Amino acid sequence: MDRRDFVSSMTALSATGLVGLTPSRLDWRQAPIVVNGERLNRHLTELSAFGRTDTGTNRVAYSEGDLAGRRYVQGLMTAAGLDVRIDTAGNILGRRPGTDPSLPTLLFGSHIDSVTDGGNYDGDVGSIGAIEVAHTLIEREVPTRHPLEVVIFQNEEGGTIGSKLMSSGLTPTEFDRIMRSEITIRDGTEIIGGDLTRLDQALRKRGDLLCYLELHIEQGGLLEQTGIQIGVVEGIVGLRWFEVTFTGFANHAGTTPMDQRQDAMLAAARFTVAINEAIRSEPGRQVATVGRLIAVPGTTNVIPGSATLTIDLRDLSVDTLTHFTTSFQAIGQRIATETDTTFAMRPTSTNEPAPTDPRLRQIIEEAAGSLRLTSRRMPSGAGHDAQEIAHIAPVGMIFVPSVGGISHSPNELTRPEDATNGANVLLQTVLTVDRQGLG
Ligand code: HGY
Ligand code: MN
Ligand code: MN
Repeated sequence: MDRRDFVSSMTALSATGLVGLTPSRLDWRQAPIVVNGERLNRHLTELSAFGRTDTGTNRVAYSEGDLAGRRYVQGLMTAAGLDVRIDTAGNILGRRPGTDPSLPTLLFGSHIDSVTDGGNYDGDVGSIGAIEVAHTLIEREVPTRHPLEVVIFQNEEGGTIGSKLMSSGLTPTEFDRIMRSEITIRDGTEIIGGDLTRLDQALRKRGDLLCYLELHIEQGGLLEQTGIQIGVVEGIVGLRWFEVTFTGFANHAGTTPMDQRQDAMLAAARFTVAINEAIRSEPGRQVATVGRLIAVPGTTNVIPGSATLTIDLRDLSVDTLTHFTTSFQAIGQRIATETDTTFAMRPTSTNEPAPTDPRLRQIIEEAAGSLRLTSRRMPSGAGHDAQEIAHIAPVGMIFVPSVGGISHSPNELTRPEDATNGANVLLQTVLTVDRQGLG
């Protein structure tokens, strides 16, 4: 880096709101290359237009908003100078060759699909941040030894589908699962340009990737509460999703005596309370949520004949997940007997807990330090594509603060300077891993 580059780096850096990094306080020969924070945050704002509704961002996988958002990021990737394609799994990939074609690919990215009524930072910061890192390296003509690939995984919120497909974690029996857009994974993947009949072409195996790096918002409040700028993720929780159905008997709400009912809704309500009590009654960080409950026929004057609910169960330990799965089944059976209903509990999605790579944790920590950013190690309570790629490659994750710890909500917010800080840590991590390898 010459002095002119240094000054322009510092100008870009000060535009990001990073404090303490001024030319007078740093030797210009040691100044790190930095991303363009203004461009990064402008692109984040532009992406937020796709799928925007009165109730939040609705860019659920395979919806019109998702398709439009995907077109937008493909345009950004092409403009950045990446060679863009969609793999047969429906993931968007942007490649830049390395100077040594024999070396494995360094993959980094995130997702741009949202939950129903979500916000504009979950997945988006890591996706736009990854594109910005590649853009910076290309425009500054900084070569890397390894090929770089930016990935925007498809359908993260429906169960980390794109990353599961890439790492052979999804069986064909699951391809017909219906997503929130009312479209199956199979049809949705085709709509976005993939083709599951040729999935073998999208599969990566161990050794293909040097590593996978993901920048993401924390989605909790720890960084903000402790005033720390960067989270170094130690591991990602495992997750079990279930669909539970209680079946009773639909009957007249006025003529059926209270002691002669087979009320499926009552059973589902009691079950919801009982599993909440069970999960809270034991020490640990395990969490369980009933996020959806549908009664049929769903009419004011009919006792519900069936009620279906979802469970989201998470913890870092497989043993804990197994323990509570068994416990929830026993609770369901007991409540079914007590309410004269039947109970069925069916798994719909599984993510194993995934530790991040210790070498990558250290490199991320050092990258933050080199930028004069404070950091701490922490677990991730949210699921991420990184936990699927961990089956085939070392993974590392960088967290940036979420204001108020709010996420999966239209009120989600990550401040522009934090998004820029995260992208700069990602950039330094990419450069260090490229230079040192992980051997
Ligand atoms: O649900 C999750 O943890 C993630 O945000 N998909
Ligand atoms: Mn999410
Ligand atoms: Mn996410």
